[in-house]
Amino acid sequence: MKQCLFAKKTLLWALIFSMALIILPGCGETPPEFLFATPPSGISPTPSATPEATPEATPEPATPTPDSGPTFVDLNGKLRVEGSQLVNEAGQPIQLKGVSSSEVASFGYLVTYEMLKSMRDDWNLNVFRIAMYTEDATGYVRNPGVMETVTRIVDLCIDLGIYVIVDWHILYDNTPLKYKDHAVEFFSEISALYGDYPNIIYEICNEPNGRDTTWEGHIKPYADEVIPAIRKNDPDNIIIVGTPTWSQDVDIAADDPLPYDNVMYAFHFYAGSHGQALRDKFDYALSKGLPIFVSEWGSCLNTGDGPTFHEESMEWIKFMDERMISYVNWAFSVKLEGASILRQKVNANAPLRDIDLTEGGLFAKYAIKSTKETVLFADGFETKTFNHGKWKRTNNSTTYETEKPYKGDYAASIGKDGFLERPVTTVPYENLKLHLAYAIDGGKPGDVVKIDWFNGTEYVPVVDLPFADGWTELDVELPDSASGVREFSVRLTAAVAGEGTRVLIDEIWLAAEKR
Ligand code: DCB
Repeated sequence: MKQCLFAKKTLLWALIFSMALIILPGCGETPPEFLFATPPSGISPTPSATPEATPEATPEPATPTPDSGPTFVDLNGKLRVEGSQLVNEAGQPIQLKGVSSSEVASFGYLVTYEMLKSMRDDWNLNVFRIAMYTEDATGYVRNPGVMETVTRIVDLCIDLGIYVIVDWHILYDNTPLKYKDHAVEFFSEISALYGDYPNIIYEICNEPNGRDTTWEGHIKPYADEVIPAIRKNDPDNIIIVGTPTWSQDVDIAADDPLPYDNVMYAFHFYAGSHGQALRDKFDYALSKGLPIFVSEWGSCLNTGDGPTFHEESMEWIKFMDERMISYVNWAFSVKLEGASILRQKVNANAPLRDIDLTEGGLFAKYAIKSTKETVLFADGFETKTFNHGKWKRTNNSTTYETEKPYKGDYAASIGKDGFLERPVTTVPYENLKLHLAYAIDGGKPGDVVKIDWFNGTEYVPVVDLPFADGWTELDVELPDSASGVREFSVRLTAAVAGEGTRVLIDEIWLAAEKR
């Protein structure tokens, strides 16, 4: 059985590779120039082939060697639904946690072996969702070549031993019936390719929406065609079905569920827009025994933009963790919007660091990782935009250092009496610890970097960092009173004598514990 799967996978790789050689230049995965990420010319970035994967007739891409030890999918095998709970092959309740791509034809280039491995090993991510748009210019209906990107990412997930959701991302098409025939074609192909792998999860209609789109009149009839098409090739892997009103009306599905095994129902929320009323709907559906999968959630607004809503998101995460609900964060993207996990400048072929992540990206990482420890913001100033990092600063005197950064290409540079200040709520957090690297360039003894924090009314001093002309990296603990403060901010001020003296700051982050 395993042998057979392996042969199939190898063949597929050879096929994808030879096609990719022809298609790559125009496949829509080329990143904007300002990004470090390179297009997936090698497809599989780690060229360490397993012995079996290198037969004589080469130019086959190397299959990345997984680190020793069984992967998450090795350990859990085929998933199924029991009652309302997702369980593993042994029948134990299981919770999948991960992230979703953004529109995959445009942002799929970010989804590399290195990125997925980094999230698997450092974040404990065990599922990745591929959001393949349907009606969009880059979507499957007009751009069926997007299939290349989808299969490339599915193969990476299989190699890394994580689960993968293939999402038919309807949105402005409102009703899934509009492109039902395309969907049947697409899912027949995907299930024929991957139906034998335990990794694959099908999500057949992201977010049905619009007043005229109903469960009974549109989604059920659609599911009644797409699910049997998948089941022809794949008798038992999980299928997620979207629910009305952007996958919020799980109550309606609970009153009238589908008659198939191993089907789950999508529930989506955005913490800045959705709260208790939706949690009540959720609990109603669970009380009816409906299996629910949160295949999309955001810590921002339902527009995909806006700030990170820490308190509201924390409440949702607790709610889902208590109920062993699986969840997938929106979105693994560099787009300049609140939902994006990644900063605009990221090297997609190096391990992910916290300074590569936005505030929302950090929230998502530490929710998935399920540690008490978390990071509220982190910055290496590599995007060279203080606004992107939500910094407040003295406009004229706080700039960038390009000559002597501590790490990377840039550091922040604060002139005499200037400041750099970062607001972030500390309401659901405690044990705050500020990490930073600093140097006082062209200064002299007596010059200091003042650190203080805002309690909603006034600034409270913490410490004066002494003169140091070389880089010094350190942690500064903030007092307990800095925890639980809605209007909190932390501020660094250059208290230096010389007009030409610069305080340099790099690799700064605020670590905390979840309350
Ligand atoms: C969903 C969609 C997803 C959308 C996010 C945030 O839409 F599944 O595609 O993503 O939630 O709105 C945003 C992205 C953009 C993307 C764009 C499509 O962040 O980068 O390319 O939309 O134009 C929802 C979810 C909920 C609601 C509305 C939408 N709601 N919506 O509750 O009203 O209109 O897209």
